[in-house]
Amino acid sequence: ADLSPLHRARLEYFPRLPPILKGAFGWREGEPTNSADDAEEIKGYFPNLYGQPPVFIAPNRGGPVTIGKTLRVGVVLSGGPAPGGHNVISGLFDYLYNRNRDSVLFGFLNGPSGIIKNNYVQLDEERIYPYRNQGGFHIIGSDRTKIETPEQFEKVDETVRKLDLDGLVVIGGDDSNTNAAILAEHFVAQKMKTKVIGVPKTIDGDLRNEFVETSFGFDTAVKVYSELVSNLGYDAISAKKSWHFCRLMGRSASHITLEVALQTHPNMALIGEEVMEKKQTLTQVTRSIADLIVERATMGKNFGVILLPEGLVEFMPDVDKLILELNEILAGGHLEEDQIIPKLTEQSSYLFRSLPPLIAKQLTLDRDPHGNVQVSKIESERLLIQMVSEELKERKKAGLASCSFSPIPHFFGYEGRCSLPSNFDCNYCYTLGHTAGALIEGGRTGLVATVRHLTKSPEQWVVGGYPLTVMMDIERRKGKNVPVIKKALVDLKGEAFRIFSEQRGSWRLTEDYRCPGPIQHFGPMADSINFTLMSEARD
Ligand code: FBP
Repeated sequence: ADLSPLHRARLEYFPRLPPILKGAFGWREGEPTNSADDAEEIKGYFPNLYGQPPVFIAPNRGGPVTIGKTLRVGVVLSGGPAPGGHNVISGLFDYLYNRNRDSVLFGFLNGPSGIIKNNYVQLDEERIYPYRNQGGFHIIGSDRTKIETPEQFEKVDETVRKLDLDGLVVIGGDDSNTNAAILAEHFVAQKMKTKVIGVPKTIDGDLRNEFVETSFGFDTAVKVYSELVSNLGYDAISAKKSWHFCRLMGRSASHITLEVALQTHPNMALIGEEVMEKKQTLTQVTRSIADLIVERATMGKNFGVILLPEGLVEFMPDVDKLILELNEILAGGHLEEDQIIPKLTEQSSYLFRSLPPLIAKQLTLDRDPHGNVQVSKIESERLLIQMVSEELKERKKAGLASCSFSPIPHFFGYEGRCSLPSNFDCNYCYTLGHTAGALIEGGRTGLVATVRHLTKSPEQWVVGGYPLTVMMDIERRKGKNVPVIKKALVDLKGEAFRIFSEQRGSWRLTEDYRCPGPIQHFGPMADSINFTLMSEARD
């Protein structure tokens, strides 16, 4: 194939790895654990796994270097792509192969549905090599199938038995890892030998807690978006005629928007969690944007950059109430708008009918298989542009303000999910793959592979696994209470938000646009780590 020089160079990059994963190691167990919340209910769902201690890979002083076990392991990519997924697979393969050349790795095709359909390929060096350090999930593909019905479980059991799997590695976000825990519990209950290990993936950065410092893919995705947004800043200040409204991916949480704001210094960045704390309605948010536009216009600046997270609307109390009502109404399946309206409360019905028709339609789209509203399909940048335009017209009519407003909507999402992974994501993912392999070899199940001290050099990272149940609570999805891994929202008392709120005042009326540039794979900036992780690291 006609590979670009950079593509070729990245194939030759050798990811950095904590040395402990290369030789003989032992295990250290922590204290027994609880769940994040709703302990009794979570225990009821996970009677075999609840309470497990975390485990860490520890030096095996003086122990012999043993040949690893012969293992048969399956791996599956689940949910949206995130840069680095290929390195989890290559890391897992290298671990298994270097420990024992007879071990076998199977890749399930096109996500969890591949397990149900027993659709897989055997992954060997020849197949894996072209994907080393490359973006995308296309080595085996992914989907959002949730394994939940008894028939699906039966099919999964069949596949796992046919392939005689010692382990299954589920590379996924919060919902996929919840599913991994359910599978792990199921296999133990069925007395099956297959161990299940999760790997924390998602560009959204919301699979993060005391135990998981960051999900892989976030570092690369925010670097891609930051470059794009900063280019728009320079466009705004050069052409001096446009307002760029940039919606950034990330589901409910605003981690991506916060990081991109810190990297690029837009005139305004809306953080969903703050909107929720201040209980700002759609009208209030609209007015605050209109105020900024008018203020800049009086200085002769009819241009600027505004960032908003894709989950913004879920944080506005009025829209959130509407979404919750819609979730319940639509739990039984799709309904048309005229069937929905009579089922809404008066307040929500009023809001629903006053929304631009396109947005109202997008709010009623089917939920994803895990019951989440598909926020990436709600064009809130267009919603805000329309509402702000109307607000400015009203102000003009009332003689309050007059400005030229030429908005351009942007959505940065899919372009960040399959980028060439940063060095950080290459190293992190390769380490996660090794760790997942080690946990399976160690006979552990129901854990998520973890790497601690991520802001230090990879040689100092501490690896192991935390029980998935420790991150769970009970939430309402598709009209039912279910155990799920708690999504981490932006912590308004955290360091990243504190720095943002200190600095943002100075970005409003100036053009302090910051240019982080494209991702660097070589040179002095090649190992730089995103601001959020650096500022909120626990050690
Ligand atoms: P994951 O939780 O699967 O990693 O989702 C990542 C994500 O990119 C979200 O930011 C976004 O809301 C969603 O996927 C979009 O989903 P889809 O790929 O189905 O359009």
